[in-house]
Amino acid sequence: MMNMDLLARAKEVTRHFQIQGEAGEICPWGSGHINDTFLLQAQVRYILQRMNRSIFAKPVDVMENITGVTSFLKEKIKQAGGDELRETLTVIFSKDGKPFYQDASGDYWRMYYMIEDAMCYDKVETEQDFYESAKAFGNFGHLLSDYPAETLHETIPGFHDTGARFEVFQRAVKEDVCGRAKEAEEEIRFYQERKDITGVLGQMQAEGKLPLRVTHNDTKLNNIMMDKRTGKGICVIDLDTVMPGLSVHDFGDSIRFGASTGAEDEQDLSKVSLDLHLFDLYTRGFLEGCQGSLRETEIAMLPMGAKVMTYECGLRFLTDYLQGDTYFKTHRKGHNLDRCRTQMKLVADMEAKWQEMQKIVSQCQKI
Ligand code: ADP
Ligand code: GN1
Ligand code: MG
Repeated sequence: MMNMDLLARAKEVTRHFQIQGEAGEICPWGSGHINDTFLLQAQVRYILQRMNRSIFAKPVDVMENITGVTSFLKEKIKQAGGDELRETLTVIFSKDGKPFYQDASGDYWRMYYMIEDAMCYDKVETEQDFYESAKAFGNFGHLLSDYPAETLHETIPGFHDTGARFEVFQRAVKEDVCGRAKEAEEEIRFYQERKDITGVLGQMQAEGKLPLRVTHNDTKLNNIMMDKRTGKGICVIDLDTVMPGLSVHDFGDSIRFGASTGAEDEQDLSKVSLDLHLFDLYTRGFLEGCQGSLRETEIAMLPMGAKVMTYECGLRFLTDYLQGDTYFKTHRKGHNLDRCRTQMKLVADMEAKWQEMQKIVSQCQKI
């Protein structure tokens, strides 16, 4: 639940941005786990966000990345004859000319145009949507393939360093600050038994087999807007974690979220499994969107990307549960533990379907 005080503060903050017309109604919006998001009605509609201060230690760097990446994308969109106001985010500047506003309590707020006539899904409703989202995420990486990566700040250091995440998890188990480890013995064991997986992609990167690219790093389905009229993935949003990373991470995170037959926080685990048909569709769409920019090894490692990202995300949910739910927004008791369990179920299902996943990818590679 959003507290009223925060809503009142959001309303107050709007007058510091260069908006068109008078600020009108404002309400909480979306279902992200990280920032506080509001929809503002003025002459046009805006998205206002209070950036998560404990997660993004350097919000100015985050906004520098986002203004850099969106300006770059706008040029490419214009060259292709597209609509630069709809096909990427537009940062609305504050009245003192900054891409954010810092309030008296030290919180950072930012504003974008709302992407209109578009939908954002928390689960796959039609196969076509999922396929289109894959193309759009693939294309996002492709469009950024010549972005000057060295100018990007690492907004969350080691974001997909699964090995480092494992170490944090082990510490959380040991410290057990909330006394919850005894309720999660099976879950803890599951992650510990699979420790080997944590080093696989990092090792390949170190050996030069997987190149560092500019990636999104948080490619779940509700981080893309789908055009209501054309059904295409029109705009990739949530650019907080655009950083140098691995293409297989971007692929994998979408699979973890979208190719599951159940919601990320489903409590009935019998509903959770990897849908191989959706896996196949996403693989085709993603490769199409990448337009030949992936190396053979990257393509061969797509199933591993899916497994590692599912493992890592579940590990993060479990760590947060053990640490007292301080990172992800939770809406019920045990929410993070429920989320961790769905990811475990998916990892186990991927292990069972490993050969089929590999076969699908190698067939797509031939197309
Ligand atoms: P979080 O990091 O908390 O996930 P997001 O930036 O993803 O924050 O925003 C949360 C939700 O708000 C999105 O899933 C989407 O529904 C909505 N949203 C964010 N930006 C826009 C936008 N520019 N236009 C329309 N909807 C948006
Ligand atoms: C968070 O911001 P949001 O809700 O799109 C998280 C992702 C996780 C995801 C799990 C910055 O994504 O890494 O995969 O939750 N984002 C951050 O649903 O930590
Ligand atoms: Mg999001």
